[in-house]
Amino acid sequence: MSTHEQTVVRLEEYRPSAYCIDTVDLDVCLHPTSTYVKAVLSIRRAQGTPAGTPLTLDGDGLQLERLQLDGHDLSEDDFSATPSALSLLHPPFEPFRLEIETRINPDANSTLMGLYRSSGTYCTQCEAEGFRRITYFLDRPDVLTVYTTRIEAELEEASVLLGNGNLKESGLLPGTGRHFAVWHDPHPKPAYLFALVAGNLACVKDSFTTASGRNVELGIYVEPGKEDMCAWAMDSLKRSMTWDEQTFGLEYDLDVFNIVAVSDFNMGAMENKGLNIFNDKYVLADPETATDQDYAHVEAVIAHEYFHNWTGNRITCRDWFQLCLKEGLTVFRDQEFSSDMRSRPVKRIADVRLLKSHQFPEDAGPLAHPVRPRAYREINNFYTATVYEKGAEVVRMLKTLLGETDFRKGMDLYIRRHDGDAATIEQFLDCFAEVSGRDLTQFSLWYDQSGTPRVEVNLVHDAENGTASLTLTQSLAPTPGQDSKQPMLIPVRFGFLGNNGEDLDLSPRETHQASGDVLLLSQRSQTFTFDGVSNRPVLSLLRGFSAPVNLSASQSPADLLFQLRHDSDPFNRWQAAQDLATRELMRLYAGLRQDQATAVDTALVTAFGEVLCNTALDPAFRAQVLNLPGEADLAREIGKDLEPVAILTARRMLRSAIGRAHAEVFAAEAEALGRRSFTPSAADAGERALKGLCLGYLAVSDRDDREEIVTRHAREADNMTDRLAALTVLVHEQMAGAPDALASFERRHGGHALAMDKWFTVQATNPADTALTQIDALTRHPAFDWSNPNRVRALIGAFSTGNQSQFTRADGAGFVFLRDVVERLDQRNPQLAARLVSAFRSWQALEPVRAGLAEGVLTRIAGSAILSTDTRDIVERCLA
Ligand code: B3K
Ligand code: ZN
Repeated sequence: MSTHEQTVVRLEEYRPSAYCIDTVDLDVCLHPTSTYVKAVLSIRRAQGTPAGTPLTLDGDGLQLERLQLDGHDLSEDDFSATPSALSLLHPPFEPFRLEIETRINPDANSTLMGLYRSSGTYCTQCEAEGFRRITYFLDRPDVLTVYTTRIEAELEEASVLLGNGNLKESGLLPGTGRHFAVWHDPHPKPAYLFALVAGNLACVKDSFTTASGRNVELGIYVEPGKEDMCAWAMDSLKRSMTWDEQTFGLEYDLDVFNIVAVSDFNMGAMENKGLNIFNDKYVLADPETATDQDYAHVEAVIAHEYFHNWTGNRITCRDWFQLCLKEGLTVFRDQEFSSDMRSRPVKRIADVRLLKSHQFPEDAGPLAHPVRPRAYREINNFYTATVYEKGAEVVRMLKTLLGETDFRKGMDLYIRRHDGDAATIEQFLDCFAEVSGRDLTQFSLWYDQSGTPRVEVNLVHDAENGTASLTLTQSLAPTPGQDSKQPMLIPVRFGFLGNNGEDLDLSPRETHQASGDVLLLSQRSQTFTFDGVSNRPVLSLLRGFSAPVNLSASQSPADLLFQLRHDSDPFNRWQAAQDLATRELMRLYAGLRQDQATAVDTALVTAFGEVLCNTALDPAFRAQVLNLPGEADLAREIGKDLEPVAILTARRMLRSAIGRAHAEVFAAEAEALGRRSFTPSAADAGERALKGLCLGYLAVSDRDDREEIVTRHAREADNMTDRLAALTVLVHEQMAGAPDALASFERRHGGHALAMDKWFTVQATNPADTALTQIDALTRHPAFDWSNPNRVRALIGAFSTGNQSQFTRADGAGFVFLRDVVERLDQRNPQLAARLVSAFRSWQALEPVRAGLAEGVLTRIAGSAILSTDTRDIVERCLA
């Protein structure tokens, strides 16, 4: 065993806990550097545990101050305590009470796990294994406990004291300047859902009456002065509560629901019972500092955390391998919520864009893992696009297969049967199998096999016999740890378009191989025969992106153009435009790689013009169609020997051809769209999205006044969406007005950290050769802060994931820059460092020189003597 070898946790090694903790009474006396924690645990042997079985509680960096069992001190022979474990060597046969006193230092906690301070506010983050940094405990999701938390603090330092559940008592301690609050959460929960907050915070209050008439007090806590930025979050919360009642019959179950926004947070937000803690980025919003995308994210994340109250909290996970049980399902639920609040097709397109640009590359590289992994070294590295986004796709497929009614019945049964449980994927699937009478064994492979299946399509039309035979063939390439794969059950929603673009009513002869308009592809290769097809139809396959697969269809450009114009499925209209653009971009890319001049195809340019002018289409939808596949999308399609500069150039060539051909329309639309005063509605946001897109095309056209127009838009914008769109165009197209616009943005928003994050990101994603030098200088800007994850992600994360051509520079400087950052952050905040280093995940697809440089940098990081488990896990998997 090398010195670096880490413990691997395996699904097959799961055993139920030998002990239960029924209640815990926590007493937390807050102090910035010396917080005292007393935990009183009522413990009993689980059924079947032999008498005398030792009990080991988890700890992480803890120091034990005092220990008593049933009111008595323990002798040295009866226990052992280290920073990472507290063991009782001879626990009593009967239930007993364990009192544990520890002392912790919130100010020294830079990992943002456990108890820490963010801008003076005490807060916690316990998922996945942070509670063990507060006290010794059975820190595993299948140990469910009723918590009572007493919090005490200096009144001056923290006027607000919040815990899980309902407030029982609060007051001042006479003559001390200290005050306290006691919170009780009646719902048994795992330790990862524990939270407390204490600080000088302002509160925005509201209330909600549930369907059964229960009154719930709602509170959003923010830094004083930010109260005006909470209206959208509060509105989103109330709409989420109503939606969950109406859509799934799920009501809230406590008297209070509190949300706290903090500025130092490793991820988006956390669903602690009754006390959600949020990255302030997903709470605060006003037109001056937040974009339409920010508004949409706030709405989605508020909903996501709220929905966890049932899918995650009332029913939690048996072990961390089941993470997708709560995350995939809850992402599915928040996607559905946003679809109902906004345009369903536009939301679907946005979700698929995200899936393909984040999850597909993960599934195609060395970090690929199943939706339900079977082994991990660091669980925090498995909060991935695969678990979340592909996990949501799997739930969506389940709904597609079962239909609306049976899906809802399955959800109802799952909630009824498993309320209060720590459950598994098998138990979840069993509910759907039971209500629908279907065997979901093959379907369950979606949880176990990593990689993105490929589906080859072959359509043969026989005009003489009036038949169409559609052959679908699935394959799944080997992925880390999985050499041979089984065929999956793939729901393929389909349609056929007739000569005038109308939907033809066709079903396959093999009726058992379809369910309505969904073909059930379950074998490696299957042929579906359609009768009554006299004229050659145009096939519309995988409508709504009914399965997370790569489709290899050899449709002619003419058929794709036909689909773009006529498909009744909006998703496939968008997909047809993407396919056309992807093919064209790949052709341009190939020309660039071979030093051959290639002219841009005019048919595509014309088709884009048609979409632009088609006012029958929703502006948000037009914006999605006109938005070319991203650099990451192309990289994924090309797959190997990548030269990112050529990808960037190919995209610019096509954008410029479209911009030049329709310059007049782009200019006119940029003036006409989005002129109403700001509302965050989906309709208004759609207009602004199209306006921003028009400015982008205009900037690469040949109109003489293009710089002037974009500069004016940047100057006159009265909301962040428009201002940022214009600024991005100025900077990324290296226009003369860029420096002034950046300076003016900085003057305007210098005091607002979240707005300045956008300013960092615009510069970090600038494809110019000077970008890296600028980024390095920006790390010394007064608004930048290495200890704040939002700042680091806005500058460094945006560079390594959103500026492919500069990150992968052929001189290796981009990789070396990231290595230095990772080495600098690793000990301070391992989760953040590990996240950043995963930007290397597709290094093997690069051309040999760049791949060699990336490998060198990864090898050097792996060789560091001191490296966190988090970073080491990612680096070693990248290199494996
Ligand atoms: N459950 C949290 C994520 C916790 C991440 C721990 N490393 C947020 C969410 O998915 O809702
Ligand atoms: Zn979640």
